[in-house]
Amino acid sequence: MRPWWMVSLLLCLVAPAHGAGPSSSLLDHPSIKLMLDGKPSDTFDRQALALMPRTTVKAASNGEPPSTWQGVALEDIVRRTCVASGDSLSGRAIARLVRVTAANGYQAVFSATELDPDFGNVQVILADTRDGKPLAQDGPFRLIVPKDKRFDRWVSDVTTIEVVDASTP
Ligand SMILES: Nc1nc2c(c(=O)[nH]1)N[C@H]1C(S)=C(S)[C@@H](COP(=O)(O)O)O[C@H]1N2
Ligand SMILES: [Mo]
Repeated sequence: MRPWWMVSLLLCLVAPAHGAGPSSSLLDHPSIKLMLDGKPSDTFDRQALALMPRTTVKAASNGEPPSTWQGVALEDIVRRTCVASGDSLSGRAIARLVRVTAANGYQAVFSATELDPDFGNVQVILADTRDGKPLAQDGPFRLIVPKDKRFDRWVSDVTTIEVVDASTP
């Protein structure tokens, strides 16, 4: 039998590395939590994203040569959660925000109308591959916002997507 200290050493070695967020651990299963008006409504893992309509875009991250990013339109994920198919956003739904949070707490927001094809139609992709491979330290899931002039909303290591009603009475 192995001495207890060898067992604890082994456990330390398989435990998540320092600084790695929960989504980057070797032991767990990376997934994105979807929240609607403060309540959990769905989760998406790599497999779920693979089954959705896929989009490919060539875009350069901050000071890098262009990469080919593939993933799912953020709009598709949001729509699946809270918009009946075929419907246009109207009424209070046009006061919604989409808040995207990373493992390190970094956050960015989009307006629901900015993403909607009947309004701003801005392309935002939740990417899970870069040049045909899973993302590296910026993954497993990252937002790509090709038309933004700056890269602040290219949120790395996305863990949560929230649809928030930002209307006031
Ligand atoms: N999770 C997370 N994502 C982030 C940031 C961050 O601090 N944390 N910084 C943003 C900013 S300000 C920039 S410029 C780009 C940098 O992208 P790069 O790592 O590909 O250069 O990532 C964006 N995504
Ligand atoms: Mo930045």
